[in-house]
Amino acid sequence: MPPHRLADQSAPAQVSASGVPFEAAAGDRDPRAQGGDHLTSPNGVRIPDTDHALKAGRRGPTLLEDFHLREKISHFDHERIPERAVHARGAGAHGVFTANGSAASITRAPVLAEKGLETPVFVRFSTVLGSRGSADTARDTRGFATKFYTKEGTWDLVGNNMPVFFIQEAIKFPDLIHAAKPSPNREIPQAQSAHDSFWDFVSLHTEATHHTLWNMSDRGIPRSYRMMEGFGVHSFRLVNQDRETVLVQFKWTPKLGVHSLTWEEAQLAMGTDPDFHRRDLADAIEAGAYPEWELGVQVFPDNEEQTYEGIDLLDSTKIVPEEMVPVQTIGTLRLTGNPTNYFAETEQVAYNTGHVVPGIEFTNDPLLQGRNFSYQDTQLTRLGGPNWTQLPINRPQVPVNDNHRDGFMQQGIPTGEAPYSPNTVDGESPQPADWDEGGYVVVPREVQGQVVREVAASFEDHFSQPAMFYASLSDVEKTHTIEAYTFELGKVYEQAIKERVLGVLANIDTELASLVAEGLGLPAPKGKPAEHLPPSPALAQVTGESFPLDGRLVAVVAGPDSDLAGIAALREALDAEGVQLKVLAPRGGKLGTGKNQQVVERTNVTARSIEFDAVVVADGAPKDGDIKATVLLQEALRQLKPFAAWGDGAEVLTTAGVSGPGVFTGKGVDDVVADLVAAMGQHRVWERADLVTASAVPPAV
Ligand code: HDE
Repeated sequence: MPPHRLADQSAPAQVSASGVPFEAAAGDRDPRAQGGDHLTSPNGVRIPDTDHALKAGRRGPTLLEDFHLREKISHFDHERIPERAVHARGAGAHGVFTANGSAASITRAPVLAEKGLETPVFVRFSTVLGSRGSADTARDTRGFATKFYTKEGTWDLVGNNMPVFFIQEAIKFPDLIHAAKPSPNREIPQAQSAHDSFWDFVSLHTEATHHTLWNMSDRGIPRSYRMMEGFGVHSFRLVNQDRETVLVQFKWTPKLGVHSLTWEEAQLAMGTDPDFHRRDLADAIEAGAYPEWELGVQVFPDNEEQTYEGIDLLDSTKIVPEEMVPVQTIGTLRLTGNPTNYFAETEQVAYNTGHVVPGIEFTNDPLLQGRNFSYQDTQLTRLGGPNWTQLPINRPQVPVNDNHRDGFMQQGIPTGEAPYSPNTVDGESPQPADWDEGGYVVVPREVQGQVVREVAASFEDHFSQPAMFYASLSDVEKTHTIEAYTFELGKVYEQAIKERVLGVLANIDTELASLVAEGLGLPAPKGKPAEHLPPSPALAQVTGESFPLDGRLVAVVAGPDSDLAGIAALREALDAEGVQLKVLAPRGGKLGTGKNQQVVERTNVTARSIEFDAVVVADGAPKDGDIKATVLLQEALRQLKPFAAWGDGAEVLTTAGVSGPGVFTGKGVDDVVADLVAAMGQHRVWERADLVTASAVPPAV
């Protein structure tokens, strides 16, 4: 008898050699998705102990043989990939885009044209300048990038929350970003434009004036990703079934309106909740307050000059006012799902402006042309090779047969022997597709001219559009813009840079230039504002219009003796408006006894004003003048938030010095709810704005 007798091979095996039942080991799960009931190694072997290394004796040396130890630490060592060179900090969400059919006459792309067609999307919002761990609320442009998984392939619309860009030519992008990123010696400041090199750049490149002005306006500090517009920035060419073309500019309009933080809120949030926007988006989606935007287009004839009424459609520092060419709605975006895994989805998602589908073509905008190179190129480093479209979040939801082979992290197992086209070896597959088969057939267009490093003469007009933008802002937005310039330039060391910026501002508006100069303690600059088109009301965001309140938060200041029935009634009333209520008390735990209990959702220690859109003081709230509660109330007052109080809650407001417009008091909850809701619909109590204007800003002239 041999010492190791083999099992009888004639009986069917029920278990693998390791004792693992085959069906459990194989399953129908994708092993890359990290399923299964047991801890395993990357090669799928079950691991008995992940807390102790294999050692020669309890107190002995660790053995190199411990493959689990080596793999666990080695994988961890390589967990990070390079962050995006720009737009490193972001938040993403899944959703659906539904076309309303009105674009059918201008494009053959079903994603935009086919009425009722639902296309899955993944949207990533971002700041531009900060590192991956930087604060959400820095003054900056916001990215608004949408990946449409269409039936014709993936289309990426990679836009921003502002309709213009700093530069006109892609070749200047590295210079712009080098100037705006932290300084190369000290690597400060993080995520800020308030430093010398940024202002040096934008004052030397006056084409940046328009975008810089948008950044200094309230658009630079959005209240929420859910409350931002989005813009494709460039003109795109749409092509219909008859091969007719138009030029369009894309715009996302949020259902909740366009709203911003106050500068104080933005600064507070950088310390107390750097994840402010990320949390807001995820919380809203989790609560079922699905953010929505309408996608609209401004449509222009595709004429030889590529201009509209003298406005150059190839110059990304210009807009066409909506009063001249209205935005026509062609569909709706609804974000309905949070990512399951931040890294796999939000970090690994990779957009490429060069990814378009039949019916959507490019224009000669030199910025867009350069981007079409940059996005593919950057993924090669960031995602480690040319197969980044195979990552789950980037995968097209249509068959891919591109004859591309091999490369780092090839995840497919391509079949066949002839990865070239045409071929006869693999049955002539794959075949090119013509127009009728949905091929991306470019509509022929004339190109002529000399080879030069020059731009059109119209690109030289750098001031008429910023002057129009400033003239279009509401008074309170103008004040904020003056404050923002005064703050940012106040952080600049070089006097010459400040003076140069003031010289630029003189081309926009005399009051703006002289008030900023006054705030800086410098003489008012000389100069004459540029002539401009009439103000465009669509560019102002404080207009008196009321917006839905979905996903807004209200703090209820309460204590052990508070009127819990009143709080319950308030919760019910606000819930009907999509508003969530958070009860705040000096200590954690519960208020009340028996059935009638209320969980304390925030304490005076964990709460801060920035989290809430309004503050209500309940009847029976503590009257001890707790300093933390008082700070919250006074901050909310400066942040122009509505207040309400019922019963003796009004005393708490009075003690904290809260009074004036937007403060509603009454005997019971019913007496204050309607006023509170109406005031929240305006986003802030703008009537109070003058009372809290920063002292750095001299009174308006
Ligand atoms: Fe980008 N931009 N960009 N950009 N951009 C990137 O691509 C670039 C520009 C925008 O959430 C990078 O994947 C050049 C305009 C967004 O993943 C990079 C130029 C607009 C995002 C790049 C521009 C944008 C990026 C870095 C000048 C608004 C984040 C990582 C021609 C219309 C997308 C990456 C996301 C990201 C290059 C100008 C928007 C380096 C060369 C104009 C929203 O490829």
